[in-house]
Amino acid sequence: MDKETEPPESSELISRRKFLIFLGILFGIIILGLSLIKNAGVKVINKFRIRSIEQIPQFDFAAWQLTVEGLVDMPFTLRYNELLQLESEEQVSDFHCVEGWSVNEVKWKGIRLKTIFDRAGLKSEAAYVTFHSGSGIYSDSLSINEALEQDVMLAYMMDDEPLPEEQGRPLRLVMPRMFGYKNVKWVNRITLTEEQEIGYWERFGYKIDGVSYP
Ligand SMILES: Nc1nc2c(c(=O)[nH]1)N[C@H]1C(S)=C(S)[C@@H](COP(=O)(O)O)O[C@H]1N2
Ligand SMILES: [Mo]
Repeated sequence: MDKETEPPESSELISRRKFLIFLGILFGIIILGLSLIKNAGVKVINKFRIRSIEQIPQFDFAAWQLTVEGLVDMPFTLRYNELLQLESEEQVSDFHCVEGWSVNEVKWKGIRLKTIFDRAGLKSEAAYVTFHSGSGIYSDSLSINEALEQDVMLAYMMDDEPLPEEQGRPLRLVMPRMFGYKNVKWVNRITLTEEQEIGYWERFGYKIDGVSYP
């Protein structure tokens, strides 16, 4: 046998295999590390990544109130136990954040906007509705027609449990057709307006229609 066709030394083979295994492990560690960095500090509840620009507003069962005001004939406030007595509905809908993550088939229970609007009596000039977080910092708005679309509700239950505090306890807007930022958490004030009010994230470039990309 001449030198060219001689099989490689077996020790050389092993070291090449070891090297490949080493490379595989190294890449594995790098990818794991990158995904840990990307998800660091992201809290996940009910498969939702918790997204809040503000501190969780305190929920005091006895003191909490929902206020409905603006261009309505009969502004009103409701306590939490009165809210639970309003006609309620359940739905299962998907949730999409503009960042690209989704949660499929979330079960919600809550109140349709029609129930709120009927009780308040909308003035003829009322064309938009703004949902305010109890923090006073976050809000977003819909047209009346959007608010009356099917699958839109003010939810107080999620997957058969009261809303977790990180996810809006006691009340959040659910608007499945639009991105997450329209789904205001900790809603405690609803105002009816003639012009559409710009929501929190819309001041930073997200679209007021809740469906198109910046
Ligand atoms: N009050 C309030 N509501 C909010 C937000 C917020 O920062 N504050 N973030 C919005 C965004 S961008 C998303 S994606 C969803 C996230 O809901 P989650 O925290 O239950 O996952 O809440 C929306 N509602
Ligand atoms: Mo979001």
